[in-house]
Amino acid sequence: MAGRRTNLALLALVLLGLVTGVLSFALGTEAATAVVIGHGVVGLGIVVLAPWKTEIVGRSLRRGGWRQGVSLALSATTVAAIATGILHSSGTLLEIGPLSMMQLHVGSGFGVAALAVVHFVMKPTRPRKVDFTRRNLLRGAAVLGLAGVGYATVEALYRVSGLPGGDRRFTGSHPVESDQPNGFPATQWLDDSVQHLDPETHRIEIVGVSYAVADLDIYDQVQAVLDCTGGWHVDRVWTGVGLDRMVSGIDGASLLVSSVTGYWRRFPLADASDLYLATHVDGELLSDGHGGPVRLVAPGRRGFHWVKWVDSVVVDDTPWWWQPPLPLT
Ligand code: HEM
Ligand code: HEM
Ligand SMILES: Nc1nc2c(c(=O)[nH]1)N[C@H]1C(S)=C(S)[C@@H](COP(=O)(O)O)O[C@H]1N2
Ligand SMILES: [Mo]
Repeated sequence: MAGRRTNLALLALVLLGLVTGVLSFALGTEAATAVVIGHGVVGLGIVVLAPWKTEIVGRSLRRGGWRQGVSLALSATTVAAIATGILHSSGTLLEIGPLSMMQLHVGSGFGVAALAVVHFVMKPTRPRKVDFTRRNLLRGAAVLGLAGVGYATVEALYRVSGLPGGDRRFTGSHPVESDQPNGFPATQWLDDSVQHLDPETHRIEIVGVSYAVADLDIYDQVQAVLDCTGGWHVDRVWTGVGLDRMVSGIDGASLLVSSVTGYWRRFPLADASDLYLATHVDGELLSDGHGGPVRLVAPGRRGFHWVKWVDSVVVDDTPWWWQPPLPLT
């Protein structure tokens, strides 16, 4: 039955959209490229199925009933997720009032997944063995192929039309234009607030030893991109001290980097050579908003790992992955 097929394909696409969306959001290395493209293709795959789904909806709506409220909310949320996704990626509209387009997109994306589960439970369509025929698999491949062509067309349009979307990084983030070293958004994850710490008196405890900020001005330098899940990135030279100097000879599994606010992230100890405690950005002292007097710089990791206002670094035997995948504060 054609309706079954369409509904099952939608189920697969919504679940894939959720998984690839969360991964696009969290990954920072170039390995993310395929996931981010895959996410766009999955989103457009839902658009490709719309004509068939519209037919099912038309038949069903004639029957009426209050339960259809959930289905209509799901439809509206799906349209919102696709629209906010495209508005964000094209860069045509990046804010609505106090909310960024990416925040609206993540919100509507989770909404789609939650409502689709309720909708599925109310109208169960269980996959059966007979659904996995060669013919149906080819149909699935055709839907994804069409969505892929759609994705390539959209990307080409961004480029030729000169839309900001043409300059996106492989994570989907837009570049921030500014010649001021500290001239980029100061961003808190959930509920932290900007701290003002006195650089003369602030102390940082690193594996049991207390340091002054000046002790960290070793002038180790690294050029790295700060790429916020909010959908922007900035390329800067960060100066301070490489963490490997501070923890050499210490045994353990992971490094716990904490802020005076209680915000923290863990990293494999083996990655210490690619983590820095920075005091300067492009030769200027870090401003309060950017974590001054000292923040973590974690090249290849998304912004939420770049702990600001650092006051302690601990090495212990806890595995680095023993932490919420995304911070909770
Ligand atoms: C983006 C995803 C989806 C949207 C926007 C959507 C929307 C709708 C709407 C508006 C209706 C008509 C109103 C109603 O009967 O309540 C409907 C009906 C239905 N949907 Fe979905 N749906 C989606 C995904 C799914 C999935 C994943 C399944 C199951 C695997 C499914 C199964 C059904 C069934 C069985 C009906 C009733 C068909 C009938 O009564 O003939 N839908 N859907
Ligand atoms: C099932 C629900 C979702 C749908 C239908 C959807 C759809 C889309 C679409 C159509 C785009 C634009 C793609 C492009 O033009 O390149 C997009 C981009 C994006 N979405 Fe989603 N999305 C969903 C859920 C999520 C979730 C839950 C997250 C994160 C937690 C997320 C993160 C992103 C990111 C980071 C981008 C930017 C990628 C880029 O610019 O290429 N999405 N999404
Ligand atoms: N202490 C603390 N550090 C933090 C955050 C926070 O909320 N609290 N936000 C993180 C996030 S989500 C990002 S993107 C970067 C933003 O750095 P910026 O404010 O210098 O742009 O800091 C990270 N470090
Ligand atoms: Mo961020």
